[in-house]
Amino acid sequence: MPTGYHETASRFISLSIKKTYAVVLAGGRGSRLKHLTDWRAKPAVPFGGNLRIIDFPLANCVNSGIRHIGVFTQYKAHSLIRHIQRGWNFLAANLEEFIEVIPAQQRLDDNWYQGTADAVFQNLDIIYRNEPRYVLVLGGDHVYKMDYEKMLADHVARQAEVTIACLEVPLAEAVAFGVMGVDDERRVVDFHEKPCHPHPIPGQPDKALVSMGIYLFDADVLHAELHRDAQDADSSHDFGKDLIPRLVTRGRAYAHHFADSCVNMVDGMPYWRDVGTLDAYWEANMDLAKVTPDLNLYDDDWPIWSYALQLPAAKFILNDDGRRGQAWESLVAGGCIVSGATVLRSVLFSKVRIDSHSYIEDSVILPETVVGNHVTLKRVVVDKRCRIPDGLTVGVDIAADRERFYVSEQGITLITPSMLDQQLP
Ligand code: ADQ
Ligand code: ADP
Repeated sequence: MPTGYHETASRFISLSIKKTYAVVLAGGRGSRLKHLTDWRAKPAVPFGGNLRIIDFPLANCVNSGIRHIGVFTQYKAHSLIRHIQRGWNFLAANLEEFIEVIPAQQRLDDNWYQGTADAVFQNLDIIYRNEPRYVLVLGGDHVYKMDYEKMLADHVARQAEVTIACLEVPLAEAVAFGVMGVDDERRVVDFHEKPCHPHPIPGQPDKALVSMGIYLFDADVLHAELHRDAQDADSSHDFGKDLIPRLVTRGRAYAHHFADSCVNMVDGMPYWRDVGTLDAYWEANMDLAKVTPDLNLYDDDWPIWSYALQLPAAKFILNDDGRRGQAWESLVAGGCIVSGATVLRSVLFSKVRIDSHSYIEDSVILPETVVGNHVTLKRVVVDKRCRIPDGLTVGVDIAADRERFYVSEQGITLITPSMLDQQLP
């Protein structure tokens, strides 16, 4: 290897990351989150006390040095767009850095996006106006911390046409993913989108290698493939179903192991969560309230930015009758008031009020919810702006809860304003 090779290579990567355009696909509904996505897209779902899910892929981009970012929206995007406008406007426009929101606009014909590849195809001119050398395609609805620059270095070293980020999951869960087979060089040799009978990893019968839905393309290759796909009457115009399998057959698709670029390892395993079901959403939030959470939000080297109102600090009140307002092993965001009530192992988002004699355990309470007096909530997720009436008990008699609220298989109850017959403006 010639002297100075490494310096030249790393300089090339740092220049290339600047010539990378990130497409964040944020248009999906995420219907398994039930009523939490009745009125907002999954990437806009609040997470971890003062974040929204979309903040993770966006922060990963910015922390990785990618500053040309388009967020592609479709389903119920109002609060998602508002969040990005308010919270993600700090990039330096004078340095040509940007995060732009690309709403579905029927730009080429009268059709809304047919599939994820079509969402990108309909906006090719917007993306390529920036003359990218690489295009990184990401989902907007996963919680993880990843250095995409390492994936780019891997892509360049392999001279790949497309690099697919992958991880190992239990075989039984693989039906929900794109399942890949790779050779000794990590070249992808087969790819099946959500197969009924996924292939295990050779030598590991209980595990499968799956796509994370994160693709890094040579910009020219993506451009040509999207045009080819658009002409294909049999295509569903989807990355996982159509484009990726076709590129795999060309022989220059490579797998990149997430563990090699993850910045949040837990006991040697990379942290990645699809908080796509109510149970997974509850669990990932509960994790943050643990003494040592799996997901580290206190890492100054990889901050997760967001939009948050300037609010007064959380307040805990000792009532006149001597009852303490208290919270243990919990996250309590700004603007909260816990008055003569007890909160245990829970996450309170901003501006939550909890009144006297109430008891909250193992619960996730979204912003601006008001909990009355003598309320008991156990293993509950409460949607934004709920008014929980005095005396309500949820999480003790599951059969009774099922009549009024949504209760998951694991026994997590979801309460939304409409389930409380609350009129919204
Ligand atoms: P899924 O997540 O099931 O599988 P999909 O529903 O197409 O695939 O969603 C991918 C991303 O695109 C999500 O972030 C979603 O919000 C977004 N999206 C969906 N429709 C959109 C549209 N019309 N406009 C804009 N954005 C849209 C994918 C891959 C699998 C892989 C898993 C990993 O297809 O191969 O294993 O991700 O989770
Ligand atoms: P978020 O909770 O994600 O911050 P909002 O509270 O602003 O979002 O609601 C998301 C969007 O859905 C807004 O446009 C809001 O007006 C609309 N919305 C929310 N709930 C209802 C409802 N029950 N009926 C009609 N529109 C609703």
